[in-house]
Amino acid sequence: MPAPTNVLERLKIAGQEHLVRFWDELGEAEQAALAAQIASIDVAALPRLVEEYVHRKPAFELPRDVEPAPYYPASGRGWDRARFRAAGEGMLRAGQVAAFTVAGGQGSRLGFDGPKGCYPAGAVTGRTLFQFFAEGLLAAGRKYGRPVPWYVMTSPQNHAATLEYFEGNRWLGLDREQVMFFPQGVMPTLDMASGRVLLAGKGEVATNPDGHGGSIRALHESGALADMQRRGVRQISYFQVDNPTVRVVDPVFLGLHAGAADSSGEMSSKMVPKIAPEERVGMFCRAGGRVQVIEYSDLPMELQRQRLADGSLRFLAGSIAVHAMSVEFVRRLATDPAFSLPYHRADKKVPHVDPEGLRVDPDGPNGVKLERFVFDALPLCGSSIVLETDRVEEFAPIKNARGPDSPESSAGLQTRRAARWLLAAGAFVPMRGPDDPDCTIELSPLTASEPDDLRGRRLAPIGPGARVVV
Ligand code: UD2
Repeated sequence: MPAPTNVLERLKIAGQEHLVRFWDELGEAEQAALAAQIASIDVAALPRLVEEYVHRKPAFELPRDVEPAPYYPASGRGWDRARFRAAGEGMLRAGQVAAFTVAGGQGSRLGFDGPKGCYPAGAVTGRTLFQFFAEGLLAAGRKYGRPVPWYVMTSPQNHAATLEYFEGNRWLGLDREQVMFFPQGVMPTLDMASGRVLLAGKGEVATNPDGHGGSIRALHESGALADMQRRGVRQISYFQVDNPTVRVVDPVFLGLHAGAADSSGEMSSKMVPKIAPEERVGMFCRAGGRVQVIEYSDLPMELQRQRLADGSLRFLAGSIAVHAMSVEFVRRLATDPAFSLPYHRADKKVPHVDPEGLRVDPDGPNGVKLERFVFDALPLCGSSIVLETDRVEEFAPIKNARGPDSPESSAGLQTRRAARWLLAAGAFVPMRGPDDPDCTIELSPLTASEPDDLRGRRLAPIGPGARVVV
């Protein structure tokens, strides 16, 4: 039996009829699964995407008037931190804030087999990334007297495993009703040479998660936004799954985002000063009066090297991928039929089945993955603000198996942060030099989510070289 005519016709128009090449060899259930997978793909959009992103690589056009985005300095100079903090705390007490983690990525660089949130990130006990976030939310719930609802975006590849982890670990101490999961969308993975969709198996289309930018539509389509509205949530605290020291809900940032005169309260961001021009992070820039993130690969190196009179980098503001977004902003975008974020192309090694039905495990990149980035929504805001923060305080990501942004560098940053907080609270911490503790410390967010939480606590002295959990 050939493939059903309606499926075949749709594929033919888009030049993708090879997807049913092995139809006759599939069992009934496999045929049904393949037909369903094909039905979920916007096949009609493929010819344009292939032309634009596979046959041609879209060139990035640097806006002529590009300049660094202004930001609120971490020092608090020129703005009233206490006032915005009080406003953010009010939002948390009123139950108007939800946390949102994008956890759909494939985490291939780390080489960890499983949802990245289950990675043992704690410097001493290997507390998982999800556990850090759950404890941060529990602590916020206790402090502000209202549980903070938590939405976790998974991907079809890791959804079941993520749920299993939470179920197996009693929802990490949270109330079951407090945590919601939904899978993001996927895109078909394309063959770099021909633009044809790759087959992962004879009855399976190769797909990749559609990028964290897919979260805008997924929040709406999954019912998460409606759920937020039912709960009275107005603002979303957005963060990535890879950073154990993230402030899951930061009252200062939320208050500033919702209340600053130059913020439309739609989407705001946190930044850390780049360490060096070569550091590979997106940078907050402004063009045409709008804030946007420009990837390090797109901003010319001579601009990234420019320095101000005081020696600091002119394009200083590196994105740590922490945002605040209003429910209303996400709803407006997601329900606008004309809304679309641009795609970004990544060339990857993609195992697949060739036209003869043989498995191919390529040595070099052969596939094109198309992804959307959430920060491309920034220019769609009325006005968007950026808040500076300190790297040691809030950014210890785990992305690579070793080197920068690795478990080791993260453990070092976790320790430095804990040492600063403990020293400020009067505890004894052995130091090799300033900001250089001679020990390893894992700090539970339940003990402290910010330095003040340690005030007045009895803190045991730490011995040189010790590994401790506080
Ligand atoms: C991101 C930023 C980079 C910098 C850095 C800070 C991009 C393209 N770059 O780099 O500028 O801010 O973070 O840490 O974002 N994810 C999904 N679904 C997807 C793809 C990703 O949920 O389809 C999640 C993923 O689980 C992770 C986050 O998005 O939590 C970041 O993904 P990444 O590893 O692609 O981005 P990265 O770390 O290279």
